[in-house]
Order: sequence, then C-alpha cells, then structure tokens
Amino acid sequence: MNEKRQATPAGLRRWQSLDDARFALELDGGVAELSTAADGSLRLRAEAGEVLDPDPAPGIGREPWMPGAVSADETRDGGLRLVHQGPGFATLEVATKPFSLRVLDRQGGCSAELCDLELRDDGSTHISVCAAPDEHFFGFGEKYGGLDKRGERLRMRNRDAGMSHRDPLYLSVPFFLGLSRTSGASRARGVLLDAFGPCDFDVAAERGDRVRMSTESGGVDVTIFPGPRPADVLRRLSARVGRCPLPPLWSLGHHQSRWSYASEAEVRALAAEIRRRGIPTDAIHLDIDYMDGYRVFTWSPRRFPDPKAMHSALAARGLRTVAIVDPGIKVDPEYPVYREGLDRDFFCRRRDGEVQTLHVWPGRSALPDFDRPQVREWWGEQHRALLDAGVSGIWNDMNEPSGWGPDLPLGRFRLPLGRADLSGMLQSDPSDPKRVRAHEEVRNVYALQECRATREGIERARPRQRPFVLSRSGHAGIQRYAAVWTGDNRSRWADLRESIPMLLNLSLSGVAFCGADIGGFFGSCTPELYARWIQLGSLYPFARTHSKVFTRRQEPWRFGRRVEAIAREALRLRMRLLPYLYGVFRESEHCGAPVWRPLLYEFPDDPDAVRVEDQILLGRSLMVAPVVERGAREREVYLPEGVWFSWHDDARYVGPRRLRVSAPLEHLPLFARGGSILPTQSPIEYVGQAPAEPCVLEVFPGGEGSGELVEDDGETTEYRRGEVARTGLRLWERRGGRMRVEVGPREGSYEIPERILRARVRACPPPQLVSLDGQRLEQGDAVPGYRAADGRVLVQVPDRGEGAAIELEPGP
Ligand code: MIG
Repeated sequence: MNEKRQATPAGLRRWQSLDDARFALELDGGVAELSTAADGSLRLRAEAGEVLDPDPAPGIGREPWMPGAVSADETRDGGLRLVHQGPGFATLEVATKPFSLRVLDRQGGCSAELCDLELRDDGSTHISVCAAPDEHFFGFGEKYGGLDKRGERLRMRNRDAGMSHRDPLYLSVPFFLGLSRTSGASRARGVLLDAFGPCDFDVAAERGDRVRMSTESGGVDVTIFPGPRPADVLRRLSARVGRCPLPPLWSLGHHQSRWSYASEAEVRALAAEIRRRGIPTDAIHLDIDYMDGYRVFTWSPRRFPDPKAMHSALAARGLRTVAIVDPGIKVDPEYPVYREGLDRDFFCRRRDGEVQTLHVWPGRSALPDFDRPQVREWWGEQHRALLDAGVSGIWNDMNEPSGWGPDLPLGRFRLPLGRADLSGMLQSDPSDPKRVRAHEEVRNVYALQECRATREGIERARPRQRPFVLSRSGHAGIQRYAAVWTGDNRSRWADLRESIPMLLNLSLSGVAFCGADIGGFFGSCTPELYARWIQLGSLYPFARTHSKVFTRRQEPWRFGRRVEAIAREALRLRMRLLPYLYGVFRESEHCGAPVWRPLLYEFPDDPDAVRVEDQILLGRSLMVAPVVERGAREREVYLPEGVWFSWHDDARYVGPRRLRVSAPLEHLPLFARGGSILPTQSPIEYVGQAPAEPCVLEVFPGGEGSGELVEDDGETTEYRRGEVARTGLRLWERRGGRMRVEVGPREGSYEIPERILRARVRACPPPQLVSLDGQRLEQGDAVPGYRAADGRVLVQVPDRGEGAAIELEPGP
C-alpha cells in the first residue's frame, strides 16, 4: 500500500445530534456519523474531508437500519456519552483525543472498543478494534486454515484463486466474531467492516491487543453487533445484512454435477443411472457446455436440441437442473443479449470510454454493470429463457469477476494467458447510479449485485416459487440471494479437512447455505477419499458432488460397489434427516442461526469446545464427527456438557468428555444431544417422492427438550402467508424415568392428510407401560400401539393433527 498518503489521526472536535439515534461528528481531518439501532447494534461511518457520502448501504440492498433512541450527554472534555435503554449495548463513550469509541454492556463490561482511526484523503482508512488477550476470532467469510484466525493477516478481495490455495479467495465477508471470557463467562461480539472494495484485517498479528482493519477507498463503515452469545451476534448481523430465505426443499437434496454433462443424451443417461442405482439425488448441474458457444441464456442446438423435452423426462424421474450462468457476455453483434446490452449501454466501460472486455469461455466478453437497477432488471429478465426451458436453479460462476487477458484456443478449450486487467474499468456507484466508481472501489459487491439481479429476476418470472441461486463469489449478505459453494478445491485429504473450518467460518459469517465440492474439483478422487467425503458432504448445508473436466468421473458409483453403497447410505441419511434440516433452515431464516455450527456456537463457555475444529453441530441437536484422515478407522471425539447418544447404536455418553470411537469405512460418527426430538422421515430418492414413513420422531432421552416440525409445500412462498403446518414437540422427563413426548396440535393452514406418527425412543429398555393421551397402549403392530426391541421403543399413533401425549413408564 502507498505509504506516502497523508494520514490524519482523527480527534473529535465537535458533535451534534441529528436525531435521537444519529450523531454527526466533526473530526480532525474528517467527518463521521454514529447511529444506534433498536437491537443495540452501533454503526460508525467516517471519511476524510468535510462531507460524508450518502449512505451506500441501501444501494446493495442492506436491510433497513432500525434506529434505536439513546440519550446523549456531553462529557467534561467535550466527548459524547450515549445511554441506551433497550437490548444490546448500555453505554457508548466517545472520547475526544485520541478519538475512540467504548461500548459498555449493562454490567459495565467493555464489549467493544474502536480506536486508532486514521483517515486519508484518498478514502483509505485504518481503524482498530481492541482485542482481549484471550480472545478468539472467527468468521471472516471464506478462508483457508484453522477456525480461530488470531495471529493472521487476511485480505478481502474477491478473487478466482485457481489452484493457488492462498488468501484471498472468491468471496469476502469482512466480518468477525470475537469470543473472549470475562470472569468465567464468555462474551461474543461481532464487527462488520462494510467496505465494497478490498480491505485487510490484521487479526492481532502485529499487535496482540488490536484487530487492525484497513480499507483502500470509501472511508470506514463499521458496525458492532453485541452478544453476549454467538447466537445474539448472528441474529444482529443477519438483521443487518440479511438472512437466508427458506430454500426450496428440493435444493436441500443431493446435487450431482460435473464439468460437464455435455449433451441431452448424457444428462438423460445420468438420470437413468442415478435412479437405477437408487442414489438419492434431486438436481443435475449443467456446466458451461450446455450453451451455444458459451453464450449465456442460450442452448447448444447440437447438444441440447430440445431442453424442454429433456426437462420433462427429468421431471418424470424427480430430477431438476441447475444451469451455470457467467457474467461475461460474448462480444458478438449477432448475439441478442450482447446487442441489447450494448444498445442500452448496460456494460461496464473503461476510463477511456470503451466497453471493458475480458476473455472468458466465449472469448472476448463484456461485463454487465450490476450496480444499476435497470441493468439488474434486464439481467433478471434474461433468465426466462432458461426457466421456460425447464431449468430450476441458476449457478453463478466466474463472478468475482474472473477472466483472463489474451487466450490461446485449443480445440474447444482455451488456455488462459494472464489475468484480466480490470484496473481501468468503471462501474456505477451503487448508492447513486449516476456517478461512477473505479472497479476496485466496488469490486467486492459485484457478485452480490449479480445474484440479487438473478434472484429478483426469477422472483418476477416465477412469483410463487422460491428461487435457487448458487454463487461462487459474494460479500456480506450474499445469503439473501444465493447459496454458496467454496470454489475449486482439490481431490485431496487436506481439502476435505479444510472444508470444515472453512464452512464453519462461512456459516458464522451469515452464509448459512454453503458447501464444498464433494470429492474435490481438481484432480482425481480415490475411493476412500470419496467415501469419507460423501459421508461428510451429505451433511453439508449444501450438498453437491462436482469435478473438473478430464478428471476421474465422480458419480457415486465410479468407485466400486462398496463405496457406492456408502454413498447411497450417506445420502439416504440426508433424506432421512430432511425434516430436521428443513427446520434448521427455518430457524436460520428466522433469526440468522447458522445451519452448520462450530461447537463454540452452542457451548461458548467451554474452552475445550471452543478449540474443536473438526466436529460440527448440524443445528442444535446433531453432532457430526467425520473421519478426514486417510486410512483412519477411528477418531477422537469431544462431547461437551450434557448427554449424547451415538446415532447408530444408541451408546450413551455424558459430557464433557473425550472418547475414541471406531469408524470403519461404512461409518460416520454421529451423535444426538440428549433431551432432543428430531423430526425425520424414511428415506426418499428425491423431494416429492412420498416417504413410506412421513413422520418419525427420533427421541433422545437425557433431559427436557423441545423442537418443531414444520411442513409446507416445499417450493412456494405461501408459507409466509400461513400455508404451513407447524407442530410443537416437547420432551419431558419425570422422576423415576417417566418420559412424556408431547406432540402439539398442528397450527397453520397447510393440510396434511391423516397419517401415522411414529416416535422412536432411543436407548429405552422395554417399558412397563406406554400410554397415549392417558390410554394404555398394547404391544404390537396395531396403530395405536408400540413395539419394544433392541433397546428402542417405537410408538405408532394416528396423526390427524390434533396432537398427542405419549407417556412411557420405565420397566422394573
Ligand atoms: O474456469 O464452468 O469453479 O465449478 O466447473 C473454470 C467451469 C470455470 C469454475 C468453477 C467450476 C466450474 C468451471 N468454472
């Protein structure tokens, strides 16, 4: 970075309240604005010069800032003290010289301190967050390496990292969650540096007591999200940057991808094979070869002569497609999308006025200027060509944006030579499309705006449907518009291992719907690696197998019978858990909770849990402890406080404790939390197929617990208007081991035909008495009735939505 720029260590000169939740600050060499939110979050924007730019947040679709009134007092030295009565922070102290912000909670503890503000005339800035000596740092979006980023320097600049596997990667979320302890209890807080261009985080590397954040343009825009628990931070972060809307149910199934399934015949044959072998799968991805000369929104007339017919054949098998769309539009005057984009001046131009081009698959291509609403609208409209042909989801690749300079054609492939130079490119200013910005100033929101255009376009074309968009690049808030996959990984054990902390940190950054390519993209996967990867990957929030052209094929049956059976079982487990998983996604839409959670999310007060980076909580009740070492047939597992059960054999453990579990190749170590009820179903091959047993409650004793079963049509937005069936679930344990499973009356207007509800109580010896609503049940297969075998009790009762209370009296 340029060291010669003039730096102004800012001091506070004057302040003035704009209203009861907004304060203008005059600094040495700059101006700032402080806003307080009703949920107790705080935002500071500062820039060099005399006027603050208009708020850029609405321009990228941030959720509206909900102001929270505070009372303001001047301190003796001319500083400012804000007192907040609501949730979140209690007091904010703004000191004058040096300028700093101290955020205090109700106990008087400091939950955040911002200091060392430097504003430069070119818009670059530094600001630091004080770090506690024992603080751990999580989040930071999509990053390689360990879960805790203390001591690292992280760059945020969206980049097609290719095979380099170094920071930065495709997607940036300039946010972190700090977790420290004060007098025994943990305290979490979140910090978002909402820069649209590249920025840097020095995570207590240079100075152990500072997280230093730097931007290259646009001033600072920092929001502090108080805890005290990680869940509080995520709720506040997501209230600001947005939450992942409930995905269509089919998109939670398995996706089978390859670069590329390159013809209708190949896709049909693949679909037939998937079903013949009984591999649960919901979607097939169409990589770049479906297009006509890589022109987006077209079909190759030779390879895909009749996409409609293909899609109806796929639909008959319960399969859908997700089609790739790159932002680069082929420069070709005969191509209507290019012609129209050019005529309407929708492409990014260079400083010299020429349309900026770069080389991507179609050759020389132009880039839409997604920061303008009309361009987004136009882009969204283009998707009708794909949707009308029967495509169900859109896969946005190369949207960092990525491309190369000149290239060398090699048959139907091109050898990229050098990276595209976009340094002379201009784009519209998201907050004022009449102004332009250098590409670098808004680079990190390019993909966000593209996905926004895509999602909104699909919503207009299919107003009742929930869209599915998948993106490689993105920024804070990408979850509002798209699911995310972590780009081009390798078919190596290290990449399998790394996918865990990477996805956990992405999840803690608000990106709930995320996954890594199962089996690895580059290179050829081995049978053992595929087996372990599909076991873990079938429990990724987003589960897709994908691989690169010229590598070993990666359909689940390419690795021999044994691995095929392992893959089938893994995916059947996913389908079994689908009702539970769906509930976790509901929760995410509701309060921003991640689907994949590091142990620290649920157990922040347990220092041993905070260190675990190779286990995952899927929602609140399931713990995944995957095997990610070659040749390993056992592993160590850490179980935090509480009762835990092995999913497969009901073995019961009381945490906190460590144990070694055996894990033959067929086996994924999986644990359920005692005191939980998980709604499941018998496995299906695709969403829409009726499960033989639609409602199976897996009951794990060991405490009191509650849950919810949420059912709806799985694909429309009617659930938002109450077309949903919600069933409250409760587990009680009385003295002497009496257990009560309460299924509440169904609420909401979504109709479910009468069916059998099954409650399978795990680790339960034959009971002395089982009753339904006070009536004794008989043993046997009749409904209502129960069976006790193999240490489990299966209770079957009719389900008309009226609710049921099942009681079990333990045996003598
Ligand atoms: O330069 O569309 O990450 O998933 O298969 C490669 C071809 C372009 C990169 C994506 C990958 C995809 C591939 N794309």
